[in-house]
Amino acid sequence: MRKALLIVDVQNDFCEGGSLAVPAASEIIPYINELTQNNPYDEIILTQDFHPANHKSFASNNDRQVGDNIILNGIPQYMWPDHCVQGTTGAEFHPQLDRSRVTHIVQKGTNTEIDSYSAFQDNNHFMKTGLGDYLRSRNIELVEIVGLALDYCVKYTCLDSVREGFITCLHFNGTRAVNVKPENGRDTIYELLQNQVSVLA
Ligand code: VGL
Ligand code: ZN
Repeated sequence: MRKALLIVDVQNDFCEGGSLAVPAASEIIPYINELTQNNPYDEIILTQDFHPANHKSFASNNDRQVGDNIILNGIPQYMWPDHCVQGTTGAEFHPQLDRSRVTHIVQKGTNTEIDSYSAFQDNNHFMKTGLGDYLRSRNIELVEIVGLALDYCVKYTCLDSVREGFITCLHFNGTRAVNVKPENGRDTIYELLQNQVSVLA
């Protein structure tokens, strides 16, 4: 069976010291490096949250506070701090991530008007990123997922991977949640299990 490893948003802004830091994020990097170094994946794919500076998911671009919710083009949008702005260090991949075996990179969140948590499509289900077609063109059947953040981009990427027809597994030790309270991402794990995502521990 041909398999891909999908490494979601392991970027400086989501790691310790970044503008949208996920607690203990960098702990997953040695785990991910070990996976890529010791498994014969047919594809190793990085996703990169890659926003223009005027992106509408930023509180600063809507005269809002971080943590507010607004309606953006008809759907709810959480107000984030500025993060992963194109051309900044925060948008770059974490320097400790071993990228030597990476075969493909998917950028998302590039349209100012709409956020994109999933690596497959935007939150309005309006535009596909092309990742599903890319994986099918490489005859990938199984997708293993790691990265940040479990409760946002990893979750929606896992759910869409199932919808796109791939056997989908999440590595529990290769992800961390941005909201560690109240349940440290456990509700997300249950939701994934209910939706045909296997969780490897
Ligand atoms: C993410 C919030 C905003 C993520 C991206 O990668 O989980 N979260 N943009
Ligand atoms: Zn973002």
